[in-house]
Amino acid sequence: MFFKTKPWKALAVTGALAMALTACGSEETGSANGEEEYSWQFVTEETPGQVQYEYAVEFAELLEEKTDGRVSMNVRDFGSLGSEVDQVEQLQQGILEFGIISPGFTGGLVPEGQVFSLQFFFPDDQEVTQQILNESVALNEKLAAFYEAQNIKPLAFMSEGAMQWTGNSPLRSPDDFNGFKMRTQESPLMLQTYGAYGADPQALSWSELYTSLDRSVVDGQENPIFFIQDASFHEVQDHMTISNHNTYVAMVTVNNDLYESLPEDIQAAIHETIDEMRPRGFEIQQQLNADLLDEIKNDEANPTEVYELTEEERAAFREIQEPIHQFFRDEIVGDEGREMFDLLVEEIAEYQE
Ligand code: 6CS
Repeated sequence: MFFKTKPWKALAVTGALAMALTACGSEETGSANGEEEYSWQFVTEETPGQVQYEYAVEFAELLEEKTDGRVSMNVRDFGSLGSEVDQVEQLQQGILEFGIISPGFTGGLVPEGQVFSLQFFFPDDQEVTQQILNESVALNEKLAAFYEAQNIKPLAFMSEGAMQWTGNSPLRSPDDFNGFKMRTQESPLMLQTYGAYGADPQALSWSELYTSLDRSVVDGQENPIFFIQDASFHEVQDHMTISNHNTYVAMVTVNNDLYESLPEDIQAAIHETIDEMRPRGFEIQQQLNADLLDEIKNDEANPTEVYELTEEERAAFREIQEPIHQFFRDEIVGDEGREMFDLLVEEIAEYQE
């Protein structure tokens, strides 16, 4: 394995926003040859050994190299700058320049981004889904414009792997979710997707999730395998269901005002870095998800029953979720959002052929 997995550590976020305001800030400094130099903060929602953080470290190195050191980036892990939603706000305000954010934490800000909360919507094949994320006009132009209107520019959409369920009871049929206290991210539509199974969903930051599972404040959660293991959720959950009910998508973003103010050569270096990092991001998640599934299975001190749904069992969940795809199109978004959705549906069909 190319980097060491770290055990979950308690995240102290109290008072973090105040610290963030003193610790961060964009800097532009002149250089000896008269070219502008930049010092940027790159925030992630994850910690060392996890996909977003490892991606950001490699991204920062590559961009620094491509700009001959005119850009320097300080990669920040999750925990010291507040919750995921706090980080989004700091990115919007330009307190932070770059960030990897999960659309699940922007459901109130950009309702169209909730397309990533739809279960059984993107193809099960992770490589096909990543190709759609890389090339889709609906996502990279139309959805990106909704975020840009909020001063956040998505530069890339990346899969962190297929999502699975964990619970303190087995989750094999929609009925198993009846009254189940399901943790979700801060997205109204995500709450609805679990409400459709009869669950009692609750939005929480992941900084509170281990303790909330341990104390049965919530009964279960969804995440890619690497995150379940690295955040040690399996230690406080008896069951894991390989459901592949969705893909965990994160966005690599930059503050839009900052981006617009940059000279063309720096913008070009950013895009080259994004393109070169695409296969690398995919590889990081693939390796972590494979390795850490074995760690969960082999963890004798914390036994977790791992159950893979059959296609027939998945179909029972899909049947309940499909009307929500239409609900998103008809009720959640406006005309431009509908155009985005219709185009995305067409694109997905083309890639699946
Ligand atoms: O469940 C969450 O909220 C977290 N999951 C992942 C895979 N990344 C960061 C996010 O906050």
